Amino acid sequence: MLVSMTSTINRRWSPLLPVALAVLGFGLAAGSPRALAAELAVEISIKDHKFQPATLNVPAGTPIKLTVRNLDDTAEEFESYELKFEKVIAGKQTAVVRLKPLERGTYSFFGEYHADTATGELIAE
Ligand SMILES: [Cu+2]
Repeated sequence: MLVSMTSTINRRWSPLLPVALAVLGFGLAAGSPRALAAELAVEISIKDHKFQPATLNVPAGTPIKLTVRNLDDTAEEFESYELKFEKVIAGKQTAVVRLKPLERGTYSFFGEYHADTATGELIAE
């Protein structure tokens, strides 16, 4: 959780934070030439509380539309501190996370509800 979970109110509203950040990010990016770059669609699944694939290779400097399919029956919270998103995905549901163009580097992500097994990394190069 990037947002405090100490109160019910924060817990209830925290799912909206990534949306707000995404809208803000889009607004900021709209003024830059890189906003014109085509969005690259990337997919990842969650199965048995593991990411498939666990490593995502993407080009740096390109906006990414990351579609996440939760194939498990239980909810997962898809989260990355480095990429600054978190999103709860109910069992058997799909979610989309949009990433602004990334600097070269390796960014880790995890499933907060099963952090012992649900780990992965996104490599931008
Ligand atoms: Cu979290």
